[in-house]
Amino acid sequence: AGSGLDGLAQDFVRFSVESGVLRWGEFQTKAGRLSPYFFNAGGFDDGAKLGRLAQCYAQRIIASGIEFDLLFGPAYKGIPLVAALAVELARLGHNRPFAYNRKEAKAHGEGGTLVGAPLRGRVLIVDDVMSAGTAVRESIELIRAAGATPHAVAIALDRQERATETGPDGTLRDLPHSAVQYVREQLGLQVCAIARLSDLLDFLQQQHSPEMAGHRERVQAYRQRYGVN
Ligand code: OMP
Repeated sequence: AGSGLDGLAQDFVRFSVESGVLRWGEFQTKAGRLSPYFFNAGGFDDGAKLGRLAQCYAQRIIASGIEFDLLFGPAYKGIPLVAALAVELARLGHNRPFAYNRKEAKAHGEGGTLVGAPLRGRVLIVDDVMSAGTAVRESIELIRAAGATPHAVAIALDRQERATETGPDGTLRDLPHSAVQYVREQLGLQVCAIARLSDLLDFLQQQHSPEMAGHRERVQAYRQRYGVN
């Protein structure tokens, strides 16, 4: 950040826009914020796009030097991500077991909510987006409950916005730090993201249409209100 553009992040933002994954408009986020952009990883919806997405994750993970024993993809969106990433990592010489959960426990058959390799060792959580941090907290609890160690998180997009917590009255309130900062600093997990909100703004800055300038202004205003740094 600050000194020049991040090539992988810029390629990834462009790829996401071209795939219709990254959209501009008005969207309600899970934390109830009205966002001028939304990243829908479900739009990486053919083999070529999913393969390219997996390459981006793998590149970031390998470059970050994160060590891990198992990959975990939280239901539902993390499931194709973790499977595609496991294939790509194996192709690059980093074969690892992987697992995922189902949202509803099965009472018959193999039972339980976990599928795939047994959860053990240092677990790398693979998810799509981190905003306020609710999704990742659920994964961390699940991994701990299974007796393994949540060790790191790989995401496609870090929205770099303020984390929330549930207050005594049951409503969500904003915290001063981002979800990624919280997971790194308070929980001690490593986090790597293919791209961040700042990369998205760098991308918009490179575009010269009035329409894109409008998006940039709205994204900047959103960052003023909900962002960190
Ligand atoms: P948090 O749980 O607040 O960190 O939000 C992360 C989740 O929100 C993701 O796993 C998605 O389900 C969803 N989300 C997106 O997929 N893309 C976005 O751009 C924004 C969100 C969101 O609702 O914040």
